Amino acid sequence: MALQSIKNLKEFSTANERFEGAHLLCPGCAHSMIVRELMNATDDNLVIASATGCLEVCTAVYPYTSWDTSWIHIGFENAASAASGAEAMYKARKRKGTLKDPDAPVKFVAFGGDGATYDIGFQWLSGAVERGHDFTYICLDNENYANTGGQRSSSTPIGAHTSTAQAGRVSYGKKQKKKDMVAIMAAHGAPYVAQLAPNKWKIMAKGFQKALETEGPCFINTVSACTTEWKFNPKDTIHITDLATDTLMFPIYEIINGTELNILYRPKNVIPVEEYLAAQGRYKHLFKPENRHVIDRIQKEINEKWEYLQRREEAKV
Ligand SMILES: Cc1ncc(C[n+]2csc(CCOP(=O)(O)OP(=O)(O)O)c2C)c(N)n1
Ligand code: SF4
Repeated sequence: MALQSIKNLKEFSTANERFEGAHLLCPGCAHSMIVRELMNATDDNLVIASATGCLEVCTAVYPYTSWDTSWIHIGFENAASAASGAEAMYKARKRKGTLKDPDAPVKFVAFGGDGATYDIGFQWLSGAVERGHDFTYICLDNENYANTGGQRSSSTPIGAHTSTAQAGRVSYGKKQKKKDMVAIMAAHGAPYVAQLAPNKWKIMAKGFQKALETEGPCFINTVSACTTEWKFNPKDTIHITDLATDTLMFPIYEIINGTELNILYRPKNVIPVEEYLAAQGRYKHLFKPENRHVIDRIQKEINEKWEYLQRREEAKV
């Protein structure tokens, strides 16, 4: 396994150029940061399956590609099947002795947006993890179906305005809570599951390395700020992501073998969630007096979840 040493940001950010800067993602899109953080964490050969979505559409406009790796574009729903199929074939060919370079380290990775992961690809992902394939699934969680116009997904948080969960006279936006995919994947007994964020780049790189090193199916949910649908200035991606991690809207933690939970980042000063919400147009309507209760509910649920994570960490169950 050729893990990159992680010293400082400058060195890390220029470590590897396997994902080219020339792509069509919106300026300020966090998807590309996350991909680069994965690729810079390792020198191993990567076989990447990308579900349809912003990442795929914006990085592989035929005849161009941003990917200097083996890369499979697969349907919106089955990146996990493609990665696990490639992994199974690789193992079979290794067994039969038909690989050109059987000792070269190869890692299998799937990328999907939250629409692909939490909703449409859910059963394919569940199946691949249950079968125990040796691959890492990375969800680029921008909390909406960005590529097709910002529809709500089961990852969209309560209170967010989306094109299919609109805020207005009779509604405060999405009514249902965000699905807890990290808990669901941990419940599959996956050996390594984590929630990470690109602003905490060292933690993210180490999490990716752990997932790549761990034999068996690993799942990582990464918060991916979407300037277009979250409605913030493209220059503020990292600021918004700092607010996401420091309000604990996106707590950073890992779960090993479905039980051992470790919190990987504890903000020195926890910021009230209002600041995170106020920085994004998709939550603008929550600041009307009649919607104040939604902000209070979001804050209450954050506090409860943080308490729960800390207790689980202590109890190691
Ligand atoms: C089975 C199927 N249904 C719908 C679509 C249309 N479609 C393409 S991308 C996409 C949304 C992708 O959303 P997400 O996975 O969250 O990724 P994002 O674009 O937000 O990164 C949809 C609905 C499709 N390609 N295949
Ligand atoms: S719409 Fe959002 S996720 Fe898609 S490329 Fe733009 S910023 Fe990225």
